[in-house]
Amino acid sequence: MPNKPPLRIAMTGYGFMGAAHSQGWRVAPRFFDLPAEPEMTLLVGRNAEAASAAAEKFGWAETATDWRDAVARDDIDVIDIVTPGDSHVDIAIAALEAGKHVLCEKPLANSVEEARAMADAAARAAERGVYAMVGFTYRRVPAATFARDLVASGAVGEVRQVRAMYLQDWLVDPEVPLAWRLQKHLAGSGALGDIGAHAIDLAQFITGQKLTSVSGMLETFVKQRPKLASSSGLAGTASDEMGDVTVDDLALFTGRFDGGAVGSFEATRMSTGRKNALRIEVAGSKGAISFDLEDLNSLGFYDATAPAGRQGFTKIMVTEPVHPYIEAWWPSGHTLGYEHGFTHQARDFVVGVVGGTQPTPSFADGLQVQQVLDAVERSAESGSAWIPTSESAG
Ligand code: 4PW
Repeated sequence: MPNKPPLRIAMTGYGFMGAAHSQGWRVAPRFFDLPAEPEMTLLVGRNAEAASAAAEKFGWAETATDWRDAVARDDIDVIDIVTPGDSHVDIAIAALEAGKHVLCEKPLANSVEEARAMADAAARAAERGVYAMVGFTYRRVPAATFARDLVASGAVGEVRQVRAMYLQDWLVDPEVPLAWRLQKHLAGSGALGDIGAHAIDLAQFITGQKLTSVSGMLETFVKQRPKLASSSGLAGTASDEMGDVTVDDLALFTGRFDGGAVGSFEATRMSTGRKNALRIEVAGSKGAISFDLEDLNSLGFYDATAPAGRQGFTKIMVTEPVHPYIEAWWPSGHTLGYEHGFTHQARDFVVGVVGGTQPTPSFADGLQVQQVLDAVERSAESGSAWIPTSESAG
């Protein structure tokens, strides 16, 4: 694009989320009038050959094998972190202290302590005009933001109950190998952090309320899986050797919100038949909304104030110019959540960091979700006792 300053990006990692982020950086400038031109300058991966192949496939100009090289380069403005959670804290803090803006995949970290260190570094960096954002992309599916706007407008009245779930089934087959998402020292947790974090963030985003205490349980159904021979996408190819699964397959928990609502949450990657079913239902005193990522171009809305005999869950098609983000809507399949989410995320990140305003969700938002995840784990360890989500709650 002519006369636009570049925003030179280095992405660390190149797996399943690396593909999605690459799509976002590549497409955003073609659908939005951005204040700077994202340039896919550098892809970082420890395996030089695999990183080069990924850079070729996704459209990155150069490759490196050490993220420290990206952080040290003066011709890099942004570090985009899509590596497993165990690496987030070191990369993000080094990047922020080197004056690089940071986009980091969710969950923010593998512990509250790491998340707090990242949030503190981001707060210091923001004072220097350097910003950080965590990738809860589903906020930017138009129907999700529209749901948030409806609730904020009072359309459902007092929010009483939230029903949130994120159901996938790519781990039902016990032969799916032991990828990093199944190993606690790399991922921090299993379904709870990988996809439960999305359900927590989206439930809080749509209701405008934060979880203050939770009671939960965790379960691992498949205790051992074949070790990974080579990784690709979410899983990869299996070897002949077996290894222990060290994370949860299923997280179930209830929660209390600071605005008085009560919620039930479910996160599992073994819900047979559910492919990417992130669902949020909000029941209020005057109505209800129902969001389903597997039917993402619409939003269910129930108006309890409608005349008797004319009440019912209507299916609002969230595809019109009056709806959020639709200025760049384009026909797409059920993966719109991916394309929209990452393209809109890239747009909002660029607008924020170039315009000098904190893009959301911030690392402080990521820390708050990490506290919820930690509280669920502590509750599960204690036999499902109610646990406050704030660290300081003691
Ligand atoms: O990391 C997660 C993946 O396991 C993603 O955030 C969402 O869930 C989309 O794919 C899976």
